[in-house]
Amino acid sequence: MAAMEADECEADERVKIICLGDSAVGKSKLVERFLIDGYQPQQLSTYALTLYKYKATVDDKTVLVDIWDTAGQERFNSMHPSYYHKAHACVMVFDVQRKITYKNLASWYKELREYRPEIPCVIVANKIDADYKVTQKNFNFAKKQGLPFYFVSAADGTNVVKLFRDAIKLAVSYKQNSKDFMDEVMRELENFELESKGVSSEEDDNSKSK
Ligand SMILES: Nc1nc2c(ncn2[C@@H]2O[C@H](COP(=O)(O)OP(=O)(O)O)[C@@H](O)[C@H]2O)c(=O)[nH]1
Ligand SMILES: [Mg+2]
Repeated sequence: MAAMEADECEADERVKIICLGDSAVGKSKLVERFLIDGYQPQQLSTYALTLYKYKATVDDKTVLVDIWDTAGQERFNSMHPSYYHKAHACVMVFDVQRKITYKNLASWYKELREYRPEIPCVIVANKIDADYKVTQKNFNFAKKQGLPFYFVSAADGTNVVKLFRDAIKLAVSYKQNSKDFMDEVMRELENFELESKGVSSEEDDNSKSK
């Protein structure tokens, strides 16, 4: 995967991924961490959002990924319908240090489903670097909804690359009308949990800088 140039027409596929979650949970930090090697945020202030473009390779195909990040509107606990429009996957984030941001997942999820009843959504527990013991805790929202769940840290990079790679693949497989990859991710994460109760960051060692 590489940073994107101005060759959009060469892409085989194009997907839109949206970030959701309360203010200050680390949404922007996560996207920036993922795109650390060359992202070009485009501030679209009229729409209160930041758009990041990224070129990924999925199954030998070039995929243009538009990552949409909120820019303040999430403070009102709701996003404009255009934010959801034609999204192919959602990265929903909470802060393990602030319980209220976990509780609010329910209302974010409800709003997401009003606009996009079917798209893949992953649940992200951010800021585990603040206290790694939180990875022993149960956050059952994802399990209850049947969604993939990731313990991550935008600060030290743990699981960030894995999370976005999975989200991109989920978006592509959704766009191509396939549920296969969702099953694969769920199976893989189940085993992942069994094998290593706790945090594993082997997938994204290369993104660690601290
Ligand atoms: N300790 C810690 N702080 C983080 C992490 N991610 C974000 N932050 C901090 O949380 C605050 C909000 O981050 P930001 O990305 O702006 O949140 P957003 O409002 O959801 O986009 C900032 O001060 C970040 O430095 C993390 O993984 N660990
Ligand atoms: Mg932000």
